[in-house]
Amino acid sequence: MRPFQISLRFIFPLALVLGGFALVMLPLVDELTQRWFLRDLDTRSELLASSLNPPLLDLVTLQDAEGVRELFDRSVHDAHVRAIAFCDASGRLLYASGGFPSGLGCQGKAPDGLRVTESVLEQDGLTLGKLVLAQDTSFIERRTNEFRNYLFALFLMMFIVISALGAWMAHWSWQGWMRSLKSLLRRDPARGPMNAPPEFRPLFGDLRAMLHEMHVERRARQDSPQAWTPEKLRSLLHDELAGDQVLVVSNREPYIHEQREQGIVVRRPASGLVTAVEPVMRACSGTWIAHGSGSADRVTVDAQDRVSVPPKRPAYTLRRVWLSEDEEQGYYYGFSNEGLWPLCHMAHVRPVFRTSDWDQYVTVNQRFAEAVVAEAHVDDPVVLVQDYHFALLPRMVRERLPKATIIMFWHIPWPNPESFGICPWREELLEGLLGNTLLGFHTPFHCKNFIETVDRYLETRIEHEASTISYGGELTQVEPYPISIAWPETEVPLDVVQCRRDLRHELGLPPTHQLALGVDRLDYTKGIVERIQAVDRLLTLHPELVGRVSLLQVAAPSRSSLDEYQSLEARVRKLALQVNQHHANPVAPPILLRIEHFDEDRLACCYRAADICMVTSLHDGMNLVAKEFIAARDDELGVLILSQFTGAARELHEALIINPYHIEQGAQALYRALAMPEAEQRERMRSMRSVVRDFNVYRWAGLMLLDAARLRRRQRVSEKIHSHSRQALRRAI
Ligand code: ADQ
Repeated sequence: MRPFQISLRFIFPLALVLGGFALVMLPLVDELTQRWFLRDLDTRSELLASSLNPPLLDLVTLQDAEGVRELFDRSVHDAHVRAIAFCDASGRLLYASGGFPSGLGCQGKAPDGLRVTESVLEQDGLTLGKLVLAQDTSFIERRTNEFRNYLFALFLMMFIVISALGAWMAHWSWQGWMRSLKSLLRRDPARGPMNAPPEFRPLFGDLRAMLHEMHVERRARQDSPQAWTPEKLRSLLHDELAGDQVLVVSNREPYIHEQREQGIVVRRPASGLVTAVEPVMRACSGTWIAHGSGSADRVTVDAQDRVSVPPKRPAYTLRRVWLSEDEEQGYYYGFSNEGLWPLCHMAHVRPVFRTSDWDQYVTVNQRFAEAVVAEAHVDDPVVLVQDYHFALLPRMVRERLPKATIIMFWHIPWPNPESFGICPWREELLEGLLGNTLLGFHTPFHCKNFIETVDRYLETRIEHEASTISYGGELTQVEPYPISIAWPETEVPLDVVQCRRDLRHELGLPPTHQLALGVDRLDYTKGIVERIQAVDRLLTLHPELVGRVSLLQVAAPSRSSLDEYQSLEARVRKLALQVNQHHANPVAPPILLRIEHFDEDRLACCYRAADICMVTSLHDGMNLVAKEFIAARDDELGVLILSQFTGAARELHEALIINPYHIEQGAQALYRALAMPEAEQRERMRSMRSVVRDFNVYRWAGLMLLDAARLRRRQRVSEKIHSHSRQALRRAI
C-alpha cells in the first residue's frame, strides 16, 4: 500500500507535467509542420518552373498549343501539382493542362485546398507571360493530423513507461529501505554505524536512541507502578539484594545538627536530593556517608563519626566526613558550584574553573572514597553515589573494591558535548563516571547527551540500544530514572480550608485574596526573577487584579558565600521592591518575598493554601517542588504553572507549560490560571496526582536497584564462569 501511495505521489505530478507539456507543444508542432510543408511546396514549384521554362519558351514562340498541353500534362504527374497554365502578358489564359480549375483563371485567387504560384516567362528582357502552378494542399492537413496523433501517442507511451518505471523503483527502494531499517532496529550485529547504508548513517544514533526511549517507556508502563510503596521497596531489597550492604554517598547530609541558644536543634536541608534519597535509606537501613556541615555535628556523632537518624525514629546510620574550610571552599563552592553547576545548566552563567578548586575536588573525592572503603563490611557492597560533587569517586572506589556495584545518580541535567567540552578536566570527569556500574539521569535526553559526550572525548565502545559504554574492559549502563517524591502518608492530612485561612491571616491578606506560590532554593537556575517579572506584567496588563493577587516567594538561602548568589539575592530583593512600588495598593503588595527556609509542615500548608504554584526554572534536572505541590493537593484544586525546561514537564502534561524566558507567556499563564474553572482544575490535578502517586520515589529507587541487582547477578555469573574456566585450565596443565 505504502509504495503504491508513494508511486501515486510521483505519477500524478508526472501526468500533470507531461499533459501540460503536450498542451503547449501540440499547437506549436502543428504550426511548424505546416510551415515545413508549405516551404517544401515552394521549393518544388520553383524547381518545376525552372525545368519547364526553356521548353515552354520554345513552344510559346512557335505557338505550338498541342506541344504546350503535352508538356503540361506530363508535368502534372508530380504528386502535389494539380494543374498548370500559361497566361500571356495581358493576363489572358492561353494554355492549360487538363483539370485546371475553370474559375481560377489568371488572377491567381485559389479556392480551398489549392495553392497557386506564378513564375514570369521572359525572352530578351521582354515578358511573354506567366506560368501558373496550382498545387494541392489538402495533404498538409492530413499529414499534420497524422503527425499530431503520433506525437500524442509518443507522450502517452512516455508517461506509461516512466510511471511504470517510477512505481517499480519506488516499490523496490521502499522494500530495501524497510529491510535496512528493520535490520538496524533489530540490532543486526553486522550493522554498526559504519556498516549501515549511507542514507541511514546520520540517523543511526537517533534511531537507536529513539528505540531505547520506547523501550524505557514500555518498561515504565509494564512495571505496575501502583505497587511501589516503602514496603515493596523493602521487600525488593530483601529479595534482590538480600544480605547486601547498601552505602549512600552524598555531599549534603540528610540531618544537620545546629548549635542554637536554646541548645542543639536538628534541621533537614532544603534539597531535592535529600527529599528523594531519604525514603530509600529508611527502607534499606544502610549507611549514608555525607559531609558533616552543621555547627553541632561533631558533638552528636560517636567515636566512628556515626549517628543514627532520623532522630525521632532511627532507621539508618549517618557517617559524617569532615572537611577543612579550604577543602569546602575549593571542592564544594569552587569546582562543584562555580564550575560544574553552571556547566550543566543552561542558565547563561559562565562556569569558573580554577586549578586549586580542582585539586580540592580530587582530594575530597578521595576522602569520601576512603570512607566508603572503610564503611564496607563486604568486598561487594552496593554503593549509591549522589550527584555532581562526586564524579571522580566511582572510579576511585572501583579501584579499591572491584566487585562493588556502584550506582550513581546525576541529579542535574547533562549538557551537550560542546558545552561540556569547555571543562579543562573533561576526560578525567568522564573516566571517573565510567567507574560506575550504573549511571542514572532524570531523562533520556540527559542520557543521550552523556553518551554523546563520552563518544566525543574518550575512546570507548558504545552500544546505543543497550545503552552501555565499555571502557577499559568495564561496562557502564546509562539509564533514565525520573526522580520523584514520597507520596504523603494519609494519616496526617492538613485541612485545606484552615491552611488557606491561616496563611492569609499570617500574611495580612484578605481571606479571598488569590495567591500564587514559588518555593525554591535561591538559585539563578530557578527563574525567580522571571517569575516576579511575569507577575509585574500581569498586573500591568490587568490593573483590576492589583490588590487581589500576590506571589508568595519562599526562597531558601543557598550557596550564599558565592558572588553570583549574593548578587541574585540583591537583584531579587530589588525587583520585588520595585514591583511592589509600581503596583502599590492599600490591600496587599504583589510580591511577598520570604528569603528563608520553611519547615516541612509550613511548606505543606503553603502548598495547600495557594491557588497557583509557579515553577519557572530556566533549566532543572527534574524539580521536586512541582511534584510536592501536586501531592499536597488532596482537594484536587490549584493550578501548576511549569517551565518547559524542567524534567518534570516531561511527565506533568496537564500543567500550564510555559517558556519562562517569555515573560508575556508567564503573565498569560497566570491570568489563565487565576480564571480557571474548578472543574478544569480538578480534571488536570486528578490526572497529575495519579502520575505523581504512581511514579513515586520508591519506584525511582526500586527500578534503579532492580537494574543494579540484575547487573550484579550477571557479574557474579560471569565471575563464576571465569573461575571455572581458570580451574579447568589449571587442571589441564
Ligand atoms: P534542587 O535544585 O534542590 O534539586 P528541587 O528538585 O526543586 O531542586 O528540590 C528542592 C527541594 O528543596 C524541595 O524538596 C523543596 O521542598 C525544598 N525547598 C525549596 N525551597 C525551600 C524552602 N524555602 N524551604 C524549605 N524547603 C525548600 C536537585 C536538582 C533538581 C532535582 C533534585 C532531585 O536541581 O532538578 O529535581 O535535585 O534530583
